[in-house]
Amino acid sequence: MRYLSQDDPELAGLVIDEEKRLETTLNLIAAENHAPRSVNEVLGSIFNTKTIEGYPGGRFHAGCVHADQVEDLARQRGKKLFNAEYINVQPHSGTSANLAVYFSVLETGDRVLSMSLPHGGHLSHGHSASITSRCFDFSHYKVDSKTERIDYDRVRQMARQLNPRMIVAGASSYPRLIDYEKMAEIAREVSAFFMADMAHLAGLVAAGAIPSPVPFCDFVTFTCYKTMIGGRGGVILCRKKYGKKIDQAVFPGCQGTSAVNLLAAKALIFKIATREKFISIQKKTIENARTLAREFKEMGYRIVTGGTDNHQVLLDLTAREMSGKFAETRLESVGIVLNRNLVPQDEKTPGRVSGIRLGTNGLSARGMGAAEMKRIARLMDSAMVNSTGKEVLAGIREEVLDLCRAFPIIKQI
Ligand code: DSN
Repeated sequence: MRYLSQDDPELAGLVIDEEKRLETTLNLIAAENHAPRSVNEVLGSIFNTKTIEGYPGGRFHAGCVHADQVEDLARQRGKKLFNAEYINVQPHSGTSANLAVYFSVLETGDRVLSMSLPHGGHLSHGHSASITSRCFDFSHYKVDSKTERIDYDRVRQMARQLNPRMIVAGASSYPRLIDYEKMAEIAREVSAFFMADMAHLAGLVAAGAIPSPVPFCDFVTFTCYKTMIGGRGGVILCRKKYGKKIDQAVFPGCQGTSAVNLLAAKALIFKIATREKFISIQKKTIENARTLAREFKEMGYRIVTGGTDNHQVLLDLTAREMSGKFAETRLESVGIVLNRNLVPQDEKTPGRVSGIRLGTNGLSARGMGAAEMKRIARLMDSAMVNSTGKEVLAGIREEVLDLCRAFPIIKQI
């Protein structure tokens, strides 16, 4: 910060403010985490300055001796961690990774079957607002209206009717496990490629806390900053026979130069992910999500799917006559940070966002456990429902600060 403070004190101030914000709030954003200090260090390292195109041993610029070693480290470690046949670590983001997979084996206009966004899917799975929907012909499966879980019979039926070239499994807000084996079977039946987007789940999978999609998929994509805990950008795992196509689709197909600092952070987090501490955080993340879900259930909240098997809890606030936006804003005012989220029923009332998505990954990386989850659930309830009075909200904010002080962000896992 010494140089930044000299060059741009205003920006340096914002960095300090952001550190303070994180230290003094409880982060339940399922798509974030508290990166280890070493990861932030390598992200801000001299590798930021290197321009690379191509792959180790076949670059288009000189001076890649160390960049090549970094990328090779990331590739070796990532492949081993996820037991994958092939890996590409260059995608700038999860969406870039998904785009590269689509363009590696599909022709524009090809049919793809993926999960609907209000039912848990992701923008890059062919949502109308995403460029993916303009390049390929996406159809979407939904969750069952009663169980709110994927209806695999319906997916099979749609696959038989539509004959897609690719089937995508994976979600950004789906608190249950996905049966990758069954999805792969459906894809095989209709001769479709099968891709899983495990962006939210990668850390849980790396730790063996939930089953891996890798053995069942042609392609698996993920990002490193959610349950994976640290580093930016996307990764593609695939069967060896698609490796060349994937490499070409990433560079030069979808991207130019890759960011070596991001590659280095990926190499690092893949090493950290083999440590006992990382593994225990991932297990704790799931336990904590279950505790949080149970606590809210006891207080009469409706939990989408009735519970959770991963790091997410999705609360449907419809019966509480409260919008997701209201809850998000109210909770942020007391230092509890999360995001409003569509729930499956919202599809029937366009524009409505009735839920909030709670992720326990950040709190678990901070060292919190069951007692804290129970306390946080009660604090959230008080803030959302019972208390509009300023004094009560100020009391909740104090309790949040107590928790934050008791669990400082440990950046060195
Ligand atoms: N996909 C977005 C989310 O789940 O919030 C960002 O990573």
